[in-house]
Amino acid sequence: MDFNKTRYTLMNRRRRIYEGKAKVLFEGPEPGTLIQHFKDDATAFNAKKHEIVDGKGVLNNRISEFVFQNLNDIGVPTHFIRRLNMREQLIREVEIIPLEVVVRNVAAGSLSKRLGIEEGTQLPRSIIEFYYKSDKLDDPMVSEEHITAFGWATPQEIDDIMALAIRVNDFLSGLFLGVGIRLVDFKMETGRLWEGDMMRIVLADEISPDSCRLWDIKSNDKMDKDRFRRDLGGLIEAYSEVARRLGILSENESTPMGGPRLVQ
Ligand code: AIR
Ligand code: ASP
Repeated sequence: MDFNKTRYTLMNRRRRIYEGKAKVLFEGPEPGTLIQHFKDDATAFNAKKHEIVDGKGVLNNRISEFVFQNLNDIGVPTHFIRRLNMREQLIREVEIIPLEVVVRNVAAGSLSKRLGIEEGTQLPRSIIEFYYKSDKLDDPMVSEEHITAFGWATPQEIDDIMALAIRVNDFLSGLFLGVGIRLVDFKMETGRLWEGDMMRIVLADEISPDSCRLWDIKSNDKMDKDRFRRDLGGLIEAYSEVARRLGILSENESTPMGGPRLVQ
């Protein structure tokens, strides 16, 4: 049996709900669920730069699973239900709030550029920023005034999103610090989860080296998508190292030509 062909056919028989730059959402097995599929596509600068990086989807699926499962376990609400296979996870269908929520602990990237603060400068406190999710507009930064005036979220929802962002940042900072990694900043998305008449704001999308800046504590080496954005090379090696430190990849496995080997 041609396994690849079978897999391809199965993938195409499912209803595709949404296709993004690095992920596809398919209809799930039950109402209210979806399947989130991680592709190997790497994009930056709003997809003006695009490459296929073999094995990236597999690693992000596992790293994001690890983060979301741990968050579920400590009572932080997320869309994650369980991982299905190497590239896919079962999630709850939520109404995505069209905001990219960025939390920063250390100056880097667009903050450094916009405000002229040297990359690597510790910020006086964690800073939360909102960007309007729109590829057409290049995800412009917006304030709470824009968010409420245009009805993207209510003032109460903004409060809930900020409280969620702080909990996720505290958890992630500690998780990564414990394995010798500095969480510089990250991007998260949120959604409305309806349970009867009740609605809750939950963490959605993914948390992976595609959506975080992760620097090695000792060397300050970048272990995230900046390796791709800045043409530093070694993206898969860096993502594998993050997975290995989190205990997802087994200790002595490296990932040369054969692609990442994952422990169960
Ligand atoms: N991010 C923002 N849009 C997409 C992503 N992945 C993440 C970056 C970085 C943080 O948000 O990966 O971790 C801040 O990005 P920037 O470019 O605003 O400095
Ligand atoms: N906005 C994302 C990034 O720069 C992806 C993209 O621009 O295509 O990481």
